[in-house]
Amino acid sequence: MPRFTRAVVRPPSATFAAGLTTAELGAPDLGLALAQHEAYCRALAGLGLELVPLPPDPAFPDSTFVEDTAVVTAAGAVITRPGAPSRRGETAAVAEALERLGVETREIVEPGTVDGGDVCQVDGEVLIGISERTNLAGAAQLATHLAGLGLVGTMVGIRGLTPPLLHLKSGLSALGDGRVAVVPELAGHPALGRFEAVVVDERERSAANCVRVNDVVLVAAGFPRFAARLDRLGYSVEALETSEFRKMDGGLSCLSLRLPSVEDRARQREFRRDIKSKRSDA
Ligand code: CIR
Repeated sequence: MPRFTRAVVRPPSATFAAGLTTAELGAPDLGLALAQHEAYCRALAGLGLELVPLPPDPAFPDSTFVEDTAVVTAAGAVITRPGAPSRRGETAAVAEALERLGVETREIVEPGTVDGGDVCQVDGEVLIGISERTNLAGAAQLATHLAGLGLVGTMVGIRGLTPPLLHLKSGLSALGDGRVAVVPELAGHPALGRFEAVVVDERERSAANCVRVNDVVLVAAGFPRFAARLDRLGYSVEALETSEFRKMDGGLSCLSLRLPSVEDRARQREFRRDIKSKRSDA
């Protein structure tokens, strides 16, 4: 796993409750959402990440879910074109912030759509979910950008699952060490064959959206079976409340864009240079 040293975050704005949702869990409480967001930021800071906060933007109720606006790798970032038209304007501020941080960016263009929540980087491979938000054209563009960055993208179809998954990462997370956490219906997916699957209990489906940050796995609070399982596997686990974000179909991973360390970025640049020179020798 890369070491993360910075994270772009964006607190929910006054219009948070007007965002997209299918969850039927009731309206979120903004005060509580802000407190949960603060606790999330404190957890990232406690793991050594410098926070890069963007100002809340009431014009975009879903803009706290920054993960959907970009795919950040050690070699550079791809600014997405979110599948939901109401979210397309969220990317400009994130692209600007990444460029200010010295991250090289490229972008997904029409007719492609990609939500960052559909993109899972796991042990050197990038899994790209084809969902109701990420279409084939977007996934193909992303795979081409990734190839230019020296990375391999693999498509994972998740349309039409029962119960449905909004994003690939709603049901799958990279744990590192060759392992992924998955909801039961993704357990036998052919694209995941090379990973050891830690299958979450049917009663704890939302636990599959967790985030490995450096030496710790951040998990949503309230899923004791999953937390105990990770503990038995030897992971350090930190549980965070996410109730208000779940009401808006969000989870832990979508609340930040995590940036790999300068060393990871240098390693990846060197790897890319190597690939290029091998290609030109061939
Ligand atoms: C949406 O429907 O786009 C937002 N309400 C939730 C996005 C959650 N993002 C994620 O899981 N990566």
